[in-house]
Amino acid sequence: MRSVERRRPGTRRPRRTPPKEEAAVSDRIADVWGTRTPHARDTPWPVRVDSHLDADVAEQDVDRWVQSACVLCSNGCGCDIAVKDGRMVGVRGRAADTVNHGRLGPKGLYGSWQWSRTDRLTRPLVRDTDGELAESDWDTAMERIVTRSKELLATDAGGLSHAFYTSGQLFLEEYYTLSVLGKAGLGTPHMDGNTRLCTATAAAALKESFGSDGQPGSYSDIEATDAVFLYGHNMAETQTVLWARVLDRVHGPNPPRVVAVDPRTTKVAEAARETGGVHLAPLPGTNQALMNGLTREIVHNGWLDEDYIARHTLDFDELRSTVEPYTPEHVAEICRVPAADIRRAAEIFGTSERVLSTVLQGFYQSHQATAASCAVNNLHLLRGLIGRPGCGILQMNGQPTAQNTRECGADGDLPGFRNWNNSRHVQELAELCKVDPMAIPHWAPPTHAMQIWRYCEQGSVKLLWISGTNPAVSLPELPRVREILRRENLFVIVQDGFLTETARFADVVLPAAMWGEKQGTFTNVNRTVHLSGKAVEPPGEARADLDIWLDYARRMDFRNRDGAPLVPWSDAEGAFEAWKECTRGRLVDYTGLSYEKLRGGSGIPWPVNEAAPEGTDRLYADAEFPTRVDACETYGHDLLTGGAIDEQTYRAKRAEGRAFLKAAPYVPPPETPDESHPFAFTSGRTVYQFHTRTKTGRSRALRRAAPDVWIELSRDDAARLGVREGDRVRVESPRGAMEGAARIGRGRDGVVFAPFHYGSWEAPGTDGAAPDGHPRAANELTLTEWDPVSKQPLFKLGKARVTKVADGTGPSPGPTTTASAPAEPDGVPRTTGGPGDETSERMDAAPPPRPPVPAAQASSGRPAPGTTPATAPYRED
Ligand SMILES: Nc1nc2c(c(=O)[nH]1)N[C@H]1C(S)=C(S)[C@@H](COP(=O)(O)OP(=O)(O)OC[C@H]3O[C@@H](n4cnc5c(=O)[nH]c(N)nc54)[C@H](O)[C@@H]3O)O[C@H]1N2
Ligand SMILES: Nc1nc2c(c(=O)[nH]1)N[C@H]1C(S)=C(S)[C@@H](COP(=O)(O)OP(=O)(O)OC[C@H]3O[C@@H](n4cnc5c(=O)[nH]c(N)nc54)[C@H](O)[C@@H]3O)O[C@H]1N2
Ligand code: SF4
Ligand SMILES: [Mo]
Repeated sequence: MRSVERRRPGTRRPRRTPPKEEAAVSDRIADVWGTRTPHARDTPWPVRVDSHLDADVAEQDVDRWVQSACVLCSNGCGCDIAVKDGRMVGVRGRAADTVNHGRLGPKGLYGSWQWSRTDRLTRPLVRDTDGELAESDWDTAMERIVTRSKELLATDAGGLSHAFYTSGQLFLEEYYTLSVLGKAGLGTPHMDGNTRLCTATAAAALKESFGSDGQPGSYSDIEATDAVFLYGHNMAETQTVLWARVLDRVHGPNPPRVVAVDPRTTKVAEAARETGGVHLAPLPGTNQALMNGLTREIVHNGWLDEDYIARHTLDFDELRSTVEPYTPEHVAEICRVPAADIRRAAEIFGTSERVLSTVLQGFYQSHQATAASCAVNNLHLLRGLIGRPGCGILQMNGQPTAQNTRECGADGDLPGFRNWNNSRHVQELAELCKVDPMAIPHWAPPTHAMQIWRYCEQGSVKLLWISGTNPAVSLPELPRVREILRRENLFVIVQDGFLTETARFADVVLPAAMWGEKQGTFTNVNRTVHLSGKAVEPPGEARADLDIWLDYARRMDFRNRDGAPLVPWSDAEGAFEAWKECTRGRLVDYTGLSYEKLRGGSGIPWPVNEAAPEGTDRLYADAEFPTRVDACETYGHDLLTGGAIDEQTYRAKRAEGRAFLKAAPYVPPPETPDESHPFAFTSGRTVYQFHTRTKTGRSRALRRAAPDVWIELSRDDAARLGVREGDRVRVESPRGAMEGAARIGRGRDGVVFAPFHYGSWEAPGTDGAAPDGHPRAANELTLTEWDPVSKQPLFKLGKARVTKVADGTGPSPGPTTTASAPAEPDGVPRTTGGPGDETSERMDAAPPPRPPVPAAQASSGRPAPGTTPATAPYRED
């Protein structure tokens, strides 16, 4: 094996670590990741407890602390909610939690409760005879829904007239209840989440490679790894606490190298440079070419674990021949990245003892999403880097509870990672619900969200129930979405805590209780389950989503085959107990968990059962994958066309617990820049805002930090267009336009980037415009196209033209602390917090939490066959 030069991250010096127990005060708007706590490989990640309280509340004034976890991203940081006088007044990270060891990021600190006392929905709203939304009461609103529902069920279309578009932000108990009433009660296959826009590709890639959804890796792999590859993942802004965990290795002895695959110069890309790794900045829409190039290099250089490939994988020859044409030079031409960088990245992957990979929207929301994400799985399989410390794959989630949407089948799957195409799996569900198997729709795959919206457009779906998502800002091609929501013959129900852009189109608006106002569980990226307590009463008459759906099931009088209520539980814990039964014997096994067990201490990663009573840190230590015909969640697809593989063909492959090396050639994206629209348009996030800002936009600190949209251009592109920092520019695609102040940024030429957070709730009735009237929602521009396997829309792709509208009056509002930093910092004020935004960081003497053992070791007590034992096993006590 060739060795690669290791360079200490030179340019940046770690900040002083305060002595234990000393609380430092910091501005976590300016200092996003907080104080470094550097440490060496195979040593525990130190504890640092972050907390923030309302300015007028001191820690000793807090009446009580209620255990929870943050719901502002998929990281799932354990926290306690501070309650005073019946109100939420602050949060504190949980030192004992395996996820965050006490830390919280800016959204958690400044955005988790601040919204709770603002303009919340407190009563149901019903559209009156004048067409206006008017305040109403629960009986009237629910009866309006139930009457319409019953009318539609009595037509020939039956349950097919109903569709549900839900969330990745509700609780497990809510999804499971919705899933049961939708599938076994109404018999509709039209149920999906905004998770389709988010992590459908994570699920698809895991299913295609390993047979089932379920995260193989663990966050604790960061402590043990030698190289971190981030594919289309701006972790520094989107899972800030996980990034702090990486930084603490990067600033310690024997740091891992970082490799970033992203067209923008994110903080991740900067870390790649500083650690002697590589920043690959492919043109949007070329990820699969790049992955084929990396794979070819790994194969050609013999960086392979041939024994692992032979024993635990299928289809190596097909993969090898598919990637053969992708020489570094050929790939360099397609992706416009230097061939030497491709070689170097492959060498780091091929020669590091342990590699951790993470994948997110730069891959999932782009062209050939599932193929490119499976290619990451392939690289790990080729080197046998899976199922042991430091060798994780994190096919990331984005939303805090997206994992549960998928597990519970509220997203276009069947509950418990069951295969809709396996009659025994359907039979199991029918038994659990005590209904006839034919009551559960399984004649075709469950309908994905993009198709649900198409059915609404065509008119076959006549009742659309939207919960916990704001599609009038977040779906692609907003002019089309608004037209659908306005349709006369579509009855729209919106269940939310706020009168969102979407709620304004509804026939009935149901006021929902949100985080801290209801009890339930949820599961983060690395399978860790947290219990979130009810800290305060919901405002006015707002109700938990669970209670709303239980009420609907009661009013509809859904019954099982014995004539008893179909949904027999009446509270969150009852739903959780029912869910446990649904998971018995599945990979996603919750049977060893209970609310009681989740109280105190740390969140616990599934599977939790008799074999692993304290949970499971990482999967597949025994290299036994759930690909057997009777276990798998899917029979798989052709990655290029999305064509489904049938049971016979799958059976003939005799996977028998081996993983699939799935291959696909690169094909060009459906839309590429041309003369009239010369730019590639892509969109994403800033650290300070969450999605459509219903929570973060109501936090003073976060609103100040990122108040309005900006449009990022490279320095050379801006010069060509005659655009200076802060000038107003217009970006147009064949579908629509947005305007904003230009940020002369550090991205690659030919690419224009805009955050997608900014809709129009501050300016009702303006269809995607800002209070001053300019259109500013990125999704005015995006296209209605999706990946053939995961059906995830291609938000990161499309062509656009950029024109200058007016001279600016000052710098753009793009934050200066992260990827949106200006190329020329002079004259642009730094993004900082204001008075009252101080946060406390306490270096705690408490020992760091200890992760559970991997599955195979939990059951057999020995390392998995065919894997190299770690030289220094990671211990946290
Ligand atoms: N602050 C904050 N954090 C969040 C969220 C939030 O709204 N705000 N949302 C949460 C959710 S639901 C999600 S899904 C995650 C998303 O987390 P990320 O995926 O990290 O976030 P994005 O900014 O959408 O996209 C990541 C990167 O993809 C890059 N990219 C664009 N096009 C391409 C391409 O063609 N190829 C490659 N390789 N990269 C490309 C962009 O430049 C961007 O930096 O964040 C979660 N965390
Ligand atoms: N152009 C572009 N578009 C994108 C993306 C992109 O990168 N670029 N990313 C996509 C991704 S990954 C995602 S995840 C989506 C996110 O898109 P959305 O899901 O539309 O965004 P949110 O603003 O998080 O909407 C969640 C809604 O749920 C409400 N809510 C919060 N908690 C509760 C609760 O407990 N109960 C109920 N009933 N409601 C609640 C909030 O008030 C909010 O209105 O956007 C997608 N759209
Ligand atoms: S990293 Fe995610 S889960 Fe943790 S505090 Fe930040 S937003 Fe919340
Ligand atoms: Mo997402």
